[in-house]
Amino acid sequence: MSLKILEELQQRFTVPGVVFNTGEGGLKRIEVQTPAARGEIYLHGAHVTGYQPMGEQEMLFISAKSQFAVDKPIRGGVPVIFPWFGAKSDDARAPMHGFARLAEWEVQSIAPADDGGVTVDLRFLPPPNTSGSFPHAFELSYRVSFGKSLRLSLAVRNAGPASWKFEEALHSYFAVSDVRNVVVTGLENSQYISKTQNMQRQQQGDESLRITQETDRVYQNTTAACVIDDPGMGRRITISKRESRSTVVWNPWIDKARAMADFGDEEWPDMICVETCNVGENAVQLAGGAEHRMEAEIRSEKV
Ligand code: TA6
Repeated sequence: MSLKILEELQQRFTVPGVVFNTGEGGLKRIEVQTPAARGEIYLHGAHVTGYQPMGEQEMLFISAKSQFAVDKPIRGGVPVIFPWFGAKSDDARAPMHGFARLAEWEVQSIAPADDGGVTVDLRFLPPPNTSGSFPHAFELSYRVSFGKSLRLSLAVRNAGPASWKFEEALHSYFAVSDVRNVVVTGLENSQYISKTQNMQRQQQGDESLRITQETDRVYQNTTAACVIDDPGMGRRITISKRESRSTVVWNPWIDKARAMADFGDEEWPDMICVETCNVGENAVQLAGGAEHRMEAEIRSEKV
């Protein structure tokens, strides 16, 4: 069944360098190989699991312990978080970080991109079983462009008459040489909620951010681009964004890494999440019929 679907998709979307195949766990995957970059995305959660610009190293972290199952989120890459971030405040049984990353998305189009890469457009319409946890009519459109940079564009459309509020995140996991040796800039003098300090509101000074312990910071009211300086990998990753007013920085460190079944005990030095979001006080109020588009552009340069 799945093979036939893959063959049909391959016929519908015939673009040089684009292959539909079966990935981990038998999940449908699109692999992209062009002169600009290599990339991969699962239809499950529209989950980008790989991006490597030509001549550069892989930029995204994927846990070796990640599950690849229709009812589980993939650990790593770029999870698409919607319509709530973290636990759902009024329903402890609702899935962490919403349901968009657990659903199978549809491919709408695939085309060569202007920078020698490939652009993939996906769509997610609400399946019937989510009306309980989020009783609103919506449509998600997600454009992923694997080129000289990784460009991500998530559009949320309110398909009903009434206004409602949502949270969203492109929860990007970046591969680093050793999280203890990287420096994150761009968040100086910003306010954040520290999830490791009882959700206390803190103010970062004009110093850059270094990771020396479990770090889980929800920065609010910041539109700044962030930079991950990684001398160990000889590269600098820049995460620029549009229509995003929150940034989350996360590293589980030792104990949290051990507590996660789908994350290797020894993997915590290999990654850092710098997430492009609208969460907390930056949640988006969307009028009936309106659309909101959040974008991130991720690029690497040798240093
Ligand atoms: O973005 C950081 C965070 O909210 C952390 O608190 C941690 O829970 C992480 O997301 C991963 O969440 P997940 O549901 O994917 O295990």
